Amino acid sequence: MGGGRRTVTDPQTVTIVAHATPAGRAALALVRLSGPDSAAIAARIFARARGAPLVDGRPMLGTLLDRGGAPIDQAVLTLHRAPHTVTGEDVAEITLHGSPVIVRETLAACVLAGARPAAPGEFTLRALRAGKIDLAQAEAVRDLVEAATVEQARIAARQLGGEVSAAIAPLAEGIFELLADVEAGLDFSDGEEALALAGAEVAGRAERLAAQIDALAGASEPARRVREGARVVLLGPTNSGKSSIFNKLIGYGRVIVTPEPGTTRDLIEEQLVLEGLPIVLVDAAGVGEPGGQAEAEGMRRALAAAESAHLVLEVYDLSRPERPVGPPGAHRLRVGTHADLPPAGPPAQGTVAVSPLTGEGMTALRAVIAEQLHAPGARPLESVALATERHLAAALEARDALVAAAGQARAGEGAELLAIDLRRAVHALREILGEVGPEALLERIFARFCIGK
Ligand SMILES: Nc1nc2c(ncn2[C@@H]2O[C@H](COP(=O)(O)OP(=O)(O)O)[C@@H](O)[C@H]2O)c(=O)[nH]1
Ligand SMILES: [Mg+2]
Repeated sequence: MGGGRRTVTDPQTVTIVAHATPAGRAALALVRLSGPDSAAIAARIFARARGAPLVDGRPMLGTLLDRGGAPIDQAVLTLHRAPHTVTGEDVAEITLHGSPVIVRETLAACVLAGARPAAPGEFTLRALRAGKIDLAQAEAVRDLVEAATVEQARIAARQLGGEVSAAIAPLAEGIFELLADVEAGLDFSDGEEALALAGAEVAGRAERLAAQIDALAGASEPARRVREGARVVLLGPTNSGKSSIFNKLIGYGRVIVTPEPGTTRDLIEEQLVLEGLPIVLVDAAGVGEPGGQAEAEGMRRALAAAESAHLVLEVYDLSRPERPVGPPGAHRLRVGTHADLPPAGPPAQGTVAVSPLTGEGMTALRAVIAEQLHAPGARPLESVALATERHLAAALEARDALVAAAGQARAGEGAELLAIDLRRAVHALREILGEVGPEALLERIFARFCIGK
């Protein structure tokens, strides 16, 4: 990593400080310093009883001093020495009483003593730079902090434990070996390309690696669903009660409900948690005869959303004669509304009858949705390696590059072309771990951290 990678970071000289606990009043707060001057700065703002010296690695009780050197709190200071710390640098942790005034004063005193306020995620970024964690683990820190359900926290914890690199590293290694074998065939002296290996063997190895990536992507699907949330789309004729179900499931009148057809046109998304599973619920325009351009576009979007959904709720009105046509599908659930009114005929096979108006059947509907979505996730979380969209996208790029390389090899192309594709594949996988990649990527990821992490 070059010197000019990120302007806010200069691990050799700058000591950063931040508040690691939330703003506001609490029993305790934590202020953390990282960098070469951590101990010196801490010594300036922290006095031990009877002038006892500061010792490393042991919590010490003492007096916290403000900018003018006057006591403002009784606090605990712990000094950790590089390199065996979270950031790989000297770290000082000050546990003080959780008063916003004292915290602010302590931060100011640290800055006056030579520290710089940390940028968002800068502690984690320093840990990454020091090789303490890889990028997937850094992201896991953020996910752990942001987890909204226990299941999401479990996935982040596994990612933090290094499961991503454990799964990705051998694949990257396999591609690298193939690349080395291919490049061994490059004759640099006269620029002539010849493959040391048979094209079919190279293609076979590339295809096996591509298949392994696909398998990993499949095995990570349950984790991805828990992390990103399952998409559930309400689909059905206009006025069937889709928006009424939507509002009832999320618990408040988010979308407009009227007796007029064509009220909903845009896709409307809200998040909810059903039995620990985060869900993105999508309300959409009614499908049928469009009344105008906006409705026609709404229908197109509704069908596209249903296409990519984990579960489609096929909504229809039990009090009207129309019934859903076609067989019920694996990712489709029929929901009959207006259960409070006399039915116009027998329900379609597999229907859950509800009335969002009276609330009838809504508890059963929640249970059936959760059951349907949990079914694929019911297999235990096999892998969390490609649980995030970023990891998945990079892995699929590697897969595509391998498939391309295999195609080239079978077509009898020379080593030079194959090497380009194989290098692209290695690069994509190493990007997941942050070993390579543009600075912009790191900045984008770390911009989403909170200060103090
Ligand atoms: N009686 C009764 N009316 C309902 C029920 N569900 C929806 N409605 C009414 O049917 C009309 C259309 O509902 P809406 O949710 O906007 O349907 P959408 O066009 O599919 O989104 C509104 O006037 C709702 O109040 C139900 O279960 N029973
Ligand atoms: Mg609607």
